[in-house]
Amino acid sequence: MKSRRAFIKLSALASSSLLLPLKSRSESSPTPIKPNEKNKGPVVVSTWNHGIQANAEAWKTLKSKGSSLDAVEKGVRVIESDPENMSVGLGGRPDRDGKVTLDACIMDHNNRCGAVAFLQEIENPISVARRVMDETPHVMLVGKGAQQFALEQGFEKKNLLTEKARTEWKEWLKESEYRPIINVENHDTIGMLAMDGDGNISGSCTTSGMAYKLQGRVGDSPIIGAGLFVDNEVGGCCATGVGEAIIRVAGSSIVVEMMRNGMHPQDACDEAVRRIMAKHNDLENLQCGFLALDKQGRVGASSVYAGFEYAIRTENKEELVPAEYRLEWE
Ligand code: SD4
Repeated sequence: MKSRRAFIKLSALASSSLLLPLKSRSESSPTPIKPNEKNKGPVVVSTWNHGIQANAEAWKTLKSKGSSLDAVEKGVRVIESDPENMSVGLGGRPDRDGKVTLDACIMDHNNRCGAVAFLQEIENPISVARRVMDETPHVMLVGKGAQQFALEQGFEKKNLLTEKARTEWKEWLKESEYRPIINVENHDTIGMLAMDGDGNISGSCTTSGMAYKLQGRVGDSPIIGAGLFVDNEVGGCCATGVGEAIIRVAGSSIVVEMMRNGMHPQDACDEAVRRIMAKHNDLENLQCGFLALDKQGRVGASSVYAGFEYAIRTENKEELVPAEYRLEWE
């Protein structure tokens, strides 16, 4: 398999610290909007192929001159409410005790942000995160407190464990010795970044987290600066993959900071991936990816492992784009 072969080479290179130079982005950018081309209007990007559907929803808001904040909330809600999607909201894979626990955060162009973590039985954690931002003096609520707040705000309790997820979990229990797994295939978390017609950038990120995690485990997705970061002067970044590795490098915030210092979003994402790789010897299951959007509407995405892709929607484009690997290997 190509991805496997590529990985083995990547792994060998990383462990021997023989990191190859990155390709020049001006020659080989995967970015559908060319570097230095001014963005001509609203744009929305989001992680993985379900991003196409989420972007379509976000686009309705952007097209009707709505705010990027409303767009990123409405866009990812569609995926949260999709029972077929097994790593976000309803239908998400449970923790090892069979509980679906959700993490989400949202950030707008005024540096306002809200987050929830370890939230149970509420289908749309992104909207609870938005209420935390809009209605409280806090940034993050977790667990029972987050649920209580959601109920006070009029959200309804719902069983989020679908029959399909329950059956898979039962199978896992038989074979797992009750040990959480890290699996490169288990990545579908949605992160979204949008710039509206006024040039304002907002972002959102939502997940059911790592499948069969320990009860109470929280990943990067609800952590401002790790799973998501926006600075409207510069741009935004969201992350997907093994949250522990992303948190350790304050992933999304360093990407935005590198863009502030003049890097193209692609180079900034590459560098964040490089940092993660340099700090891990065992890369076997370490899928981590970053997606970034800057004020010019330039986009970059990079991942440790093959297969990461993002969806982009503009007035003229609706595409799924493969992200580049961190390294060249041939
Ligand atoms: C987490 N980052 O909980 C999430 C999982 C993920 O694609 O992104 N999967 O660690």
